[in-house]
Amino acid sequence: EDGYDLWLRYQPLPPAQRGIYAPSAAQLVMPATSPTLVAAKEELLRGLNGLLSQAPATSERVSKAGALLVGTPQSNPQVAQLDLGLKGLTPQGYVLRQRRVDGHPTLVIAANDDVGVLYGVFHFLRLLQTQQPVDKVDVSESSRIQLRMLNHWDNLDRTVERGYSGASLWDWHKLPDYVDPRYTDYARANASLGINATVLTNVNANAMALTPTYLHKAEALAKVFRPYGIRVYLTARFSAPVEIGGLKTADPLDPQVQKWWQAKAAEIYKIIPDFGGLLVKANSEGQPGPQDYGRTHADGANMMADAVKPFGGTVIWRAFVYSNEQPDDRAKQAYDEFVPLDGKFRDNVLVQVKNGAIDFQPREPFHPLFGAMPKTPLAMEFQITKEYLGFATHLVYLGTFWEEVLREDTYRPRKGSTVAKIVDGTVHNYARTAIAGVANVGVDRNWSGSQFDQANWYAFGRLAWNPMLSSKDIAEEWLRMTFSNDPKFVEPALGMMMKSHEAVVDYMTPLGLHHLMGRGHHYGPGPWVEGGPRADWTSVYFHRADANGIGFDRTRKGSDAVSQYAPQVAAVFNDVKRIPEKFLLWFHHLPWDYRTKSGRILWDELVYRYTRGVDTVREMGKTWQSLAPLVDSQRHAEVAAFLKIQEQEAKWWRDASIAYFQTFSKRPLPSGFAPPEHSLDYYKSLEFPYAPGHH
Ligand code: BDP
Repeated sequence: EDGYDLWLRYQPLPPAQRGIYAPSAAQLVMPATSPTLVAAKEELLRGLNGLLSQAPATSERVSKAGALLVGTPQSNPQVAQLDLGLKGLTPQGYVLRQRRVDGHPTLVIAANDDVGVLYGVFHFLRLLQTQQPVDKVDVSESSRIQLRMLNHWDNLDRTVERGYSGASLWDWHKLPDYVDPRYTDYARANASLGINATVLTNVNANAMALTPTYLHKAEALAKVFRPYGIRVYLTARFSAPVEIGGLKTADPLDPQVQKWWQAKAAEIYKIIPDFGGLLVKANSEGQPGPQDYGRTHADGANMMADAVKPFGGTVIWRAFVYSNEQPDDRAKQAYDEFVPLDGKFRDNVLVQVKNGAIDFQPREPFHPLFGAMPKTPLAMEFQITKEYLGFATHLVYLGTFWEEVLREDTYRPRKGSTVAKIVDGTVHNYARTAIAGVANVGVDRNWSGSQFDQANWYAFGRLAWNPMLSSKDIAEEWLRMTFSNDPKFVEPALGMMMKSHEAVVDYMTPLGLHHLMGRGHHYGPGPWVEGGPRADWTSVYFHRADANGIGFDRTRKGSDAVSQYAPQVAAVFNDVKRIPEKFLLWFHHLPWDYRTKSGRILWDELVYRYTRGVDTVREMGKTWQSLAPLVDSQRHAEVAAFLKIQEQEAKWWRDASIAYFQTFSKRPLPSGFAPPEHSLDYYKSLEFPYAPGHH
């Protein structure tokens, strides 16, 4: 096994378990009246053939005990006759119910729409894969988040920005004439999680993606994805009217520019009638945008929104903006630019906000925009690809981190307004809701660059469907489907996953430190990075270490970034006594001998945490070794090798960071802690011109 089958392996269940399920899958009543229902039926049969080593006999009507009755009230007359509680479902929601149909005990999988049926089928297969009982099943599932999307940072030359799993899946050169069967497996994997949208191209956009040649390539992908309920989006380069339209300006208030985008939208929708819309990165990291013409983000977004509106299209405008001109604190810029625009966006615009205010750091406090724009639907943007978390080789389960962010309380407008409830529209009654994950898939056989990185794709999808799910339950589900149901495997492996995020935070950026990685490629430690074109692209800007101490003062006495949060939150972050230690140096500059909660002084606590991170990884390696008899050898060997790399790199992070910060703290390591293996100069001299993911 090389990991290609993801969590959809459908390996035969143990005979005893098959014996339990077989009577519940004795007959299949599932008219497949649409491409989506055909896909659902194929999946169901594929799953049952694999898991139970037999497929049910298909029938027109339920005629014996243990039937599976599947469909919508439109597709399946016997579904229409039952009272299944379909009314309360949101679009693409579904139910799984046990009912008597013509006197026969029957398991019903039903929805109002075909995609819901497909999702219900995947849910049913998941129950079998994880060996849950189905005889009393009574499930009603609706997602509160309408748009659950992957953002691919894929370039037209098939390089992937911050991609660590090989080239882009999209073989633009051969499209549209050659349609790789792998696109279907990609769609199946996403549909199994409820992901219903995919942005094919990089946010650092190439206008060429909007030319007819490329639109026809995207059309071919859209055709594959459509039955699986996945809509295609593209990124739009703001200056496209100049670059591919021959105009002199891209000013959003210029009527010619407006006309150009309107015509472009009409052209796109002629080729891809169910095209989702445009994702835009503007006036950020050198990308063109409305501010180049003295206009606002709202002017830019609205101009594009008007263009796609007649076709039902959406514009997703990113709030990841910062510039060198921001005088005191990069963390503050997005809030300052976007909050004044609340209420000024068209109703088909969403503003997409990264989970934190800096940039997908190993850990960040939630972005202060969440809760601060009641009139503008805010979409969450998580990064699945591990740009700042060890690339593909480090085993880091991100579910726990995302859960942490989603459950933070914004206190806007009142207690209990968690980030999840902002994003899912509960708090502000958003008419549109969305969540995006920056994809980690490429052409590697295992899709995600490592076996365990598949778990992050999986966890993103599950949380996108329901942000209230527990990351632990998700991890367990994934392990059972991907590896084994054997508790002797599941328990230790789950333990590894659950502590893995804390470990990477420890060995890279403990106690709220952030942005300390190598310049440009972001591989390995670079706390010494300074100089260059922009202060906010250096490490020293963020850690501010000096003889007195370390940390970025964002309190009221410092940059005052704390005041962008609700007063209740700001009061906690501002107060060194009340702030959770995990955010300590994010908000406070503290002396090296500051007393932390453990009783250790700050310097000792840093050394302690760096070391603890390395130790945890070493333990994970040992645990994994002990699981060898329970995992197929190919995947076991890959994970084992990667854990070795992770251990070496964790130690590298620890040693380089300690060597560097010691030049400021001027203190010895606490007793019992090994000194860095090499000199600081050695670590500084390392160069990685070909590190992956950076172009
Ligand atoms: C940063 C990445 C950069 C992206 C940028 C973004 O380093 O490659 O283009 O985010 O999200 O984290 O736009």
